[in-house]
Amino acid sequence: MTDPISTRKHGDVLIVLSNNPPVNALSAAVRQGLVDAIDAAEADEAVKAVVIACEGQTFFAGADITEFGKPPVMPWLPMVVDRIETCAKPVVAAIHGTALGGGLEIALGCHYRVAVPDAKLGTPEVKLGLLPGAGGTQRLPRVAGVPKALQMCATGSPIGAKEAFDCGLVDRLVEGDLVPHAVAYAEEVRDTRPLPVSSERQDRIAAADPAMFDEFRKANGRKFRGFDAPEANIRAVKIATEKPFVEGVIEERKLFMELMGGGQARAQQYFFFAERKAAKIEGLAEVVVPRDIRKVGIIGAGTMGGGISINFLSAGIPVTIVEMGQEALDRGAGVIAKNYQASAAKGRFTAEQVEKAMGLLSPTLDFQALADCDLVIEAVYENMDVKKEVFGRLDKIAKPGAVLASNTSYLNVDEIAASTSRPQDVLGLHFFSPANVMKLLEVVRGAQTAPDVLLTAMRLAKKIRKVAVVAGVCHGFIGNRILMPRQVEAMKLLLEGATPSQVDRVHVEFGMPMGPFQMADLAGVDIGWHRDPSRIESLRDALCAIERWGQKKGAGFYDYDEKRRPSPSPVVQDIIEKFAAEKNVERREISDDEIVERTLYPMVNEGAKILEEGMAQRASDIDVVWVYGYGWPVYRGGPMHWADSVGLQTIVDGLKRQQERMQPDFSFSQLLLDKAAKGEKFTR
Ligand code: 3H9
Repeated sequence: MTDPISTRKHGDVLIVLSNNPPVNALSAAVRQGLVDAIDAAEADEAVKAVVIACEGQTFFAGADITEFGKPPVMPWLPMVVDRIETCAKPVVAAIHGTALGGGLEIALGCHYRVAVPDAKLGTPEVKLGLLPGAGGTQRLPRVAGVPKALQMCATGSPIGAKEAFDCGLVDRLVEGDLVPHAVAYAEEVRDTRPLPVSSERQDRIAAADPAMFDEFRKANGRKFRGFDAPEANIRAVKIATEKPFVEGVIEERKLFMELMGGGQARAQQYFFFAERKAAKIEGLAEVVVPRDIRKVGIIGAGTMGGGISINFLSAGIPVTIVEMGQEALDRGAGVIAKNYQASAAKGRFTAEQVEKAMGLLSPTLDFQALADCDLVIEAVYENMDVKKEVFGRLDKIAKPGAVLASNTSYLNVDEIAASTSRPQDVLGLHFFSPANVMKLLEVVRGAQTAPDVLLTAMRLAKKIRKVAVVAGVCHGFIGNRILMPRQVEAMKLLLEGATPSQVDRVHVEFGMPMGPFQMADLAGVDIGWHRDPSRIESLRDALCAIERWGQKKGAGFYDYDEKRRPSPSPVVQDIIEKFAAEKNVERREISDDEIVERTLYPMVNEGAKILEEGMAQRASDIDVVWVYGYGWPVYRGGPMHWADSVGLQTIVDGLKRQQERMQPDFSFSQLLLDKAAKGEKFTR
């Protein structure tokens, strides 16, 4: 292996260059190389200053996460940062791309930092269940100020170079060629003494208001609910304001080790790689190249069609959106425009960006206008006959090689594809609502979908900043299929004696953003209802018959006040009890444990069935779907990782305990039984 660190001289400046693709992670060889280079710079009288820079797409993007959990290799990152900081000659960090985590800590160890304007700086460790553990929580507040450090460490969101410059984290912004500018800067500061040492600075922490920490906790309570790492980050930054640096780093290390040894960090780090693995298509031949997508057509300007359009417009891809009537078309285009205005008001887009995006939108009533699109996404009413009709028409006008996609959330993509003469070009692109916000995209591979079509979809997903997962054709694909057994059991539990608020509370305490009944009320209890109030075969039919359709009607499983605050509904309770009596369901006290076993364990079982049927490429893909599509708490890794951490035999035992009550809706996955019996796991 070639040495990832090289050095060269420019006058009396030593340029230390890292080349460790893809992201210049601080692996052992990089750490050693940095220490050696600093030692060499100090020993060489001809060297008066040092520049640390990176080749490739980015400055150091952090510690090498693949080394976590393995025996530590010297020198540790904190030692490297200390070594840089104690260098007797000025060291300048030259930042491009992303200086993240340990990468930012390296930059903080340097005496000066210069950056290009589009660089980003951040401490994303919290997203891995950690905190910046190489002195970052102690140096960052000393350099960038306490409020900024608190925000960066506890949320993990990076800041842009300009913001970093404004708060003092970056000393100079440079346009153009970074390294020559950094060298020039190093020459300017070569004789400056004493050197600015981050760990010794007091000016930015001296006047920190202790009340700020509680205010910050309060302001972010919802966002941090259930997570361990944000609180540890807050505590570590607070320590920086209370204790000398040397004591602060000891406390930081303690907190870091506590987090690292916990299940949340394991789950979040597992998920980091799960997300990246999801983009990979198993068995795809290397020769396959994606198709070019320069123009997208969307059929249907409703909520989904509009949301989907925004993704492409924001990525600079022109969109032709087609509707049947002028009114619907105007409404759809209006909603898109309003959405952009709202985003601009929140500062997410500039007025020019909004104008540019809207300029790429062509609303039309002319179906023929889709003829020159490279990808057409159908987002019409969820009905097989309607979809087949649309695809039949599309087949006649779409250009050869165009990718034809359906946004169906349940229907058989193969059947839809069969209504065209080119099933190889057809696949499902299941966006989640609101489609411009939700990160998940299920890419549904039909029996005949061509490999290059699948690859096109996966590549495009990245371009529009979605996390895509490949799913096979089955009812509900991955996400909704797993949702179904949960909803079925949740409903049955109501008849048996649980209340909607009890079931929802158990789910929220588990870490879900909301429980099954809160979700039903939000989405609309009437979704998929047969619309015949006289036909009452289920509890849901009973609610729908009296227009308890959820939040939009002010009544669903809960009653809602004018501010949409829910309260338990005596009407619903009455309906539940009557329904239970009619169906001869014996009512009893339901424990929280039973709710977990009846609603969450069957999800794992369904996930296992999806795997054994080959409907998901890997168990971690199922986790990605549930974290990004349904808010499964990432600190539990997703249903399959969670099942592994609970123990598959425990899941099987729980399901066996409940099996009789769940009949006839339940059957075991053989894969789950086999893995449990062998003591295996779904994920690593
Ligand atoms: C830390 O620093 C702890 C310290 O405070 C204390 C220690 C004592 N390590 O995301 P991409 C791989 S914790 C190893 O698709 P992009 C990634 O798996 C670290 N591998 O690219 C993928 O591999 P593959 C704090 C890493 O351009 C490939 O690189 N830092 C690491 O969309 C490309 O990744 C972070 O949390 C890593 N650190 O985005 C930053 N990072 O091709 C994490 C990436 O085999 N990284 N890989 O699938 C990121 O946020 C993004 O990767 C980045 C690039 C924005 C840099």
